[in-house]
Amino acid sequence: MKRLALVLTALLAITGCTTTPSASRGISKNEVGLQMFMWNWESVGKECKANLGPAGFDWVLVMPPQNHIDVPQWWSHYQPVSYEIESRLGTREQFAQMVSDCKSAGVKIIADAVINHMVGIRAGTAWTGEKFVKYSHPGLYTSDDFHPGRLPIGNWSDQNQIQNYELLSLSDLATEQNDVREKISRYLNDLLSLGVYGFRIDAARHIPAADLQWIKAGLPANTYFLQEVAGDEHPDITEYYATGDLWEFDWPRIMKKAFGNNLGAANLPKRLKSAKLLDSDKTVTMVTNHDTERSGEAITTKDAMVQQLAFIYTLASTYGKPMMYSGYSFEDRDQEPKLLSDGRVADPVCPAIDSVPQASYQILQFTCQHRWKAIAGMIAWRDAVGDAEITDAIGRSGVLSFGRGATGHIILNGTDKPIETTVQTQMPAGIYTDAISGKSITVDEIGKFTVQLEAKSAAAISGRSDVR
Ligand code: LAG
Ligand code: CA
Repeated sequence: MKRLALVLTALLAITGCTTTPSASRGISKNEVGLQMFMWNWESVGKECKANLGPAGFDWVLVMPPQNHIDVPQWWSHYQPVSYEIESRLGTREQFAQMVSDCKSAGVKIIADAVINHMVGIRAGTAWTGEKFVKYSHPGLYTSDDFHPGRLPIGNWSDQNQIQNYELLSLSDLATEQNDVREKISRYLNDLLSLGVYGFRIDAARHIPAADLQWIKAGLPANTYFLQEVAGDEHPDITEYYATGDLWEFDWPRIMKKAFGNNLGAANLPKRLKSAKLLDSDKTVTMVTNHDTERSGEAITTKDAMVQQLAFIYTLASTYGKPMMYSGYSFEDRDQEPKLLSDGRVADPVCPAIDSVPQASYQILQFTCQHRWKAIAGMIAWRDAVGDAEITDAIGRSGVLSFGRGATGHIILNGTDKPIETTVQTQMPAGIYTDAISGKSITVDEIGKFTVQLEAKSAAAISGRSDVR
């Protein structure tokens, strides 16, 4: 939503008002995010300038930036050994350069903060070469800094176990202790000093909400938290509203039900009405993240057209703040992308054709969904329709269409077959450019237009794309 922000800033300058919209932090509804899974720092910086800024992305979630256990699997980054900003993904300097490159392209960086735990292996070597044993990280944590139970979480309806036992046998930090929380705050403040906008709080469900409040109080008042609280009643998710936003983990499941089969799309409005979703303004929506991509709960690039359709819907929806996803294909869930001989993560190589979904991707190919032109088109569409309410919603035979008053209209073909269809809109007559295909769409005098849609594809028009 860059253009709008620039207009607002200009208006504020004219009216002599000195606070810019970014002064009230957080992520707004019309800001679009992207998780870049396993992209190294240098490549994220380049991508911000070349593609993400121009496409209108507002924020990027990057991998955990801290020192980690030296095993090849991608999840080594989720086992911190120290809070030094050195990893397989780059050096501290490269991290800082990425933040500044992205900032200059209008893209904020949200860093993944792994603060619930340290390592899950008995002993080993860190990326930086230092040795550690579980519960002992010289110069940082000693055994008193971890919860004493040292048992894996066994009962997932017991909040005490969820928060004080070990998630996946990872040594659980005693985040209720002030010296532990202070060290975490110091780490987060260090990242803020490099210019990050905020944090994804990894495993937030396993940290008491009160501890996160304490940690957040030690950071500048406007720091943004996006908290990973999967699960339902334990703990009560809404306890975390006080510290920031949350992901809605039902969203990927609902997207899969709606678009993962032939006729599901038409029922989507009904399904959403009966779903108990989190408060829209506290929620980030995603089609997938790196975990659901591996768990079978979400649509993946194995069905890239279907995933694109779900991205399109998520961007068109009035619910939540959308986050897109960009990762790599794999056959084994633990598999890391290509590493260089010195262990660093190699620069991602996008598919030769990266503007549209591909029927298949080679194993370990970076999939680069953020370069699909439909996503950039829909980010612009989302900006154009702004806060307009949903109107004219129709779901029939696997096809869903709705308007946003007179500002825009979208139609999604969730079926496995091409269709031709005519829709009634509130749009003024004119020739528009389809945000997805770039083709022209003519709205007639009574507000109707006719389109042909391939299987699992969509068309969207907005006032901004009026070509006359
Ligand atoms: C998360 N959110 O709360 C991350 O999104 C998720 O990807 C992390 O798990 C998890 N929490 C812990 O930060 C990932 C992998 C796990 C991996 C873990 C630690 O999905 O597979 O566990 O990171 O590296 C691995 C092994 C486990 C083992 C554990 C400890 O798969 O079998 O118990 O390491 O050695
Ligand atoms: Ca914990």
